[in-house]
Parts: sequence; C-alpha cells; structure tokens
Amino acid sequence: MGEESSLVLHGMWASPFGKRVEFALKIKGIPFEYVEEDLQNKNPSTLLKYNPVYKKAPVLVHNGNPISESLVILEYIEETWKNHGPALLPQDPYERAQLRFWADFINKQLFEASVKVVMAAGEALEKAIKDLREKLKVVEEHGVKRLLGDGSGPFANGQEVGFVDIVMWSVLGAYKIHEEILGVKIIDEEETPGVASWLNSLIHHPLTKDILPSKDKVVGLLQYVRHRPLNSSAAA
Ligand SMILES: N[C@@H](CCC(=O)N[C@@H](CS)C(=O)NCC(=O)O)C(=O)O
Repeated sequence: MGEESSLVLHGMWASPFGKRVEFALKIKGIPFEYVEEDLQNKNPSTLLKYNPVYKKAPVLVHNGNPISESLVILEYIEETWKNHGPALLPQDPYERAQLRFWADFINKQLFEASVKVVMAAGEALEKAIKDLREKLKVVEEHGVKRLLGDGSGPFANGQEVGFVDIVMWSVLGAYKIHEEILGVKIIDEEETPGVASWLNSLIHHPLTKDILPSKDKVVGLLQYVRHRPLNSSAAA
C-alpha cells in the first residue's frame, strides 16, 4: 500500500499520548517504525524540527510529513487508512460528534484529575480521588449509557476498539498498578460499574499488553513523578 511507504512514530515510552497512536496503528494493522525521543534533550533534527510549535511527542511522520497532537494524529490515521482494518469512528456524523465529545472530556477532565491522583499524598490524595470519582460518575451517568448502552460489544466502538476507547485506555489503563502502588482504590466498581467494566475490557485487550510499559517501569515512573509534587504539596 502506497500510504505505508514511510511511517515513523516519534514517541516516548511513558507517554500516554504516544501510546494512543501506537494502539490506533496496531488496531488498524498498519506497520510503522518507532523512534524513541529524549524529552530531556530534544533532538533538533527530529522532534524540534517536526513539532516546532509545541516541541512535544508524539509526532507521526508519514512520507516525510509530520503530524502533531495525539487526537489530530488519530483522526489522520482514520482518514488516511479508512478501509484498512476496523474503523475507529462511526459513519454517522452525529455519532461521530458524540464520540469526539467524550474523547475530549476524557482527554481533558479525566486526564487532569488522574494526574492529580498519581501526584498527591495524604489528604490531597483523598481529595484528588474524590474529584476523579465525581468525574467518573459523570462518565458513568451520561457517557457509558451513550457510548456502550446499545450492548453491541464491550467497547464504545462495539466489538472493536475505537477512537474514544483508545483515549480512555491511555488515560486510565494503568489504574490498577496505580492503585497497588498508592495503596488506594481509584475506581469504585459499585459506584461506576459501567466505567469499571469498560476499563477492564480495555486492559484485557490483547494488543494493549504489548504497548503498556512493564509494571517495573510504571512503578519507577510513578516514583519519579511523585518526587517533586509530593514535596511541594507537603509545603502547600
Ligand atoms: N496535547 C499533546 C500532549 C503531548 C505531551 O504532553 N507530550 C509530552 C510527553 S507525555 C511531552 O512531549 N513533553 C515534553 C515537554 O513538555 O517538554 C498530545 O495530545 O499529543
């Protein structure tokens, strides 16, 4: 296939945004080359050249053309390889709009709330979990019914993982490891059963196993990111 002649994903192993792109390409069965970027020492001939505006990973470079911002990249993948592998978005414009709405909510609201959880300790952690659960209740009440309510499969895209499923997995796919390390319950199965079952299906998807970093790496990363915020939240 002509479009596949050169496809390179520039990512960083711990980046949930890069993992989204990896997951989407694997679901659609599109071969790609992966280049690990050093975000502490950004490469002028790759990352800085391809994404001079935000200087962030991921960047997907297709036949020499760079595309930045993970959600933009997902849409690009879907449009470019429309008939290759499963569709990530439905045909109907209203359905598409609904999925984009929830992908945006999860990307902004749930992501921000879940970052606060992994960085907090003590009372701040309790508050962060409460806030995240409030947002998960919104997804349970308004989103899950809309996204998974037709009973066509375990995912918002039915039997196949799609756009909003990928975003949900990238934000909360490691929550069980986080629960173990933080020693707290993040997702309450009784309070948000639909969210819990959706995440469980995503976590057990065979493709996610190859994409998620090992538990040891997630643990190391968590300890690293908690170091500074822990000190600053203690001082606050
Ligand atoms: N909105 C961007 C976020 C990308 C992002 O924040 N990437 C991080 C890695 S997780 C990064 O490159 N950080 C480097 C920096 O901020 O200097 C997307 O969706 O792609």
